[in-house]
Amino acid sequence: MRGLLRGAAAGVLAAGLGIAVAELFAAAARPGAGPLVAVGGAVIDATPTAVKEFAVRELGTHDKPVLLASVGLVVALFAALIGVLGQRRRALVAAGAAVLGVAGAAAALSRPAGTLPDTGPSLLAAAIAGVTLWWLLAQAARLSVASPGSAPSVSSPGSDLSASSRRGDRAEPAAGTERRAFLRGAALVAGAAVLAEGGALIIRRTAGRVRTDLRLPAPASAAKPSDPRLVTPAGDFYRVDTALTVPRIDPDAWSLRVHGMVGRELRLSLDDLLRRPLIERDITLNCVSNEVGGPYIGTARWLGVPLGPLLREAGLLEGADQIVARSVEGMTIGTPVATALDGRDTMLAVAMNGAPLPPEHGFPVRMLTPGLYGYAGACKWVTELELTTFAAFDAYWVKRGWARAGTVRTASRIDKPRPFARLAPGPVTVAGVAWAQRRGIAKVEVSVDGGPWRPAELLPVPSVDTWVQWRYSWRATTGPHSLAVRATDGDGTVQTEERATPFPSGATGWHTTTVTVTPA
Ligand SMILES: Nc1nc2c(c(=O)[nH]1)N[C@H]1C(S)=C(S)[C@@H](COP(=O)(O)O)O[C@H]1N2
Ligand SMILES: [Mo]
Repeated sequence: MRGLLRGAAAGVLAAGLGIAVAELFAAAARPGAGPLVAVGGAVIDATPTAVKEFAVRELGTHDKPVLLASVGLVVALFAALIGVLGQRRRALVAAGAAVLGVAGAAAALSRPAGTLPDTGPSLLAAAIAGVTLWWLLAQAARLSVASPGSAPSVSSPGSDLSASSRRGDRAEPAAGTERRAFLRGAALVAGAAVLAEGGALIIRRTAGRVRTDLRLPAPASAAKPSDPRLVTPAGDFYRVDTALTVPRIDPDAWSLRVHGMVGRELRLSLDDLLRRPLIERDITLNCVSNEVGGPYIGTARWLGVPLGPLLREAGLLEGADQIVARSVEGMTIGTPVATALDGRDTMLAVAMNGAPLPPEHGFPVRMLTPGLYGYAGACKWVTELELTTFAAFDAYWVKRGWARAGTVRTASRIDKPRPFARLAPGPVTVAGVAWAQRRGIAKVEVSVDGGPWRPAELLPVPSVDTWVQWRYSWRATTGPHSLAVRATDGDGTVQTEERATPFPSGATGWHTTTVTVTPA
């Protein structure tokens, strides 16, 4: 039993050290290529859409920590098993380490932006884990030779020094000493792992801190004045992406390449981009994975370079109908060329609510396409725009079955009162948001307990590209009640009651909330 525990602990500690050192190297040299992150990323890429939907729905933004922890747990279990079996057959240590190394390297290579050097951290982790486990098991082996069935151990201070040089004659019991030697080795490994992981954390933190300052020029075309309550603070803005570690990009090293079906390839530095006339607009962005009533939507005041003039400068070739935006970590997002030329404010955004983009939201530059879900028009950490055709290339999400078009559906949500709220009878303000970017919202209606639809009051908006805040004054009567909302967009289309799942082209259906009204 003791032996089992010792083997398992040795396995876990050795793997921990290997991974921690690899994370340290990755943080310094190849961010995003750490073994856990590489495997986690590959898992994300390979996860069936239904499971991904489930994870986003049930775990929200915790999906990433949960995934990383799961990968860590699987590795730990495997390492523990190798530690236990390795006590009997030392060759298994090498085999186990090789399996982990190859799995990590393969995962790193399979990532959209994976290159050969990305396999380095995983191979390093495997080598360190293997050697460390070998060493720890050697320590433990001396222990098991000394202890079984032997008389109560009488360790003397002197035997400490001589123990290692007396491997031949193990007759006299020295289990206490050996146990201490094993524990010392284990503590050494654990300490080194903690140091390495701490170092990796510090590097990641500082790398993120120094690089997000940018001097923002004034817009050539300012946003229309709007109610500050229209905008979601950047800290509250939803985040959805496949990046297990947020890319940290040096703005001085960043560049954008515009190529493919263009007359003249362009390469722009961030300064080049910031020297162009900038537009500032309030635009609502939402995720196709959002459930009816869900939280993955926000509105921000964006500052950016309009994409249309840039594409015209590059000289679009006849037939190009898709812009494939590529990010530093290899995401591809396909956006119709038409959305850059039809007069809407499709842009390369550099700022959100008056500050440079937060790293989580795409620093230094992201795409933004009013009227399209994020997966179809809002590539973060963008570094390349390839002009091509929809026939020639399927972007990341389209390969996974999501709709090519990505046009946002007309929708609405009740934010107040909260679900299952207990209210006092009398006047109650029911409030929420409705959105149909590009088409705008013409009308929002509320129905109580399936009764007639009554118009809600709409707050003013700067354009058709933001959500509309609405409110409705309800005279609440005692009892349980169900509140429902539906919107009518600027084309006159009434939001459908028919329920559709987010996959493949966005959820539909009315949002309802149940409340209880009780006399005070
Ligand atoms: N590089 C990159 N850009 C991306 C994604 C991604 O996974 N990687 N996800 C897209 C999706 S699905 C959405 S909904 C929006 C979310 O943007 P936000 O996180 O700033 O709210 O980013 C889009 N841009
Ligand atoms: Mo999304």
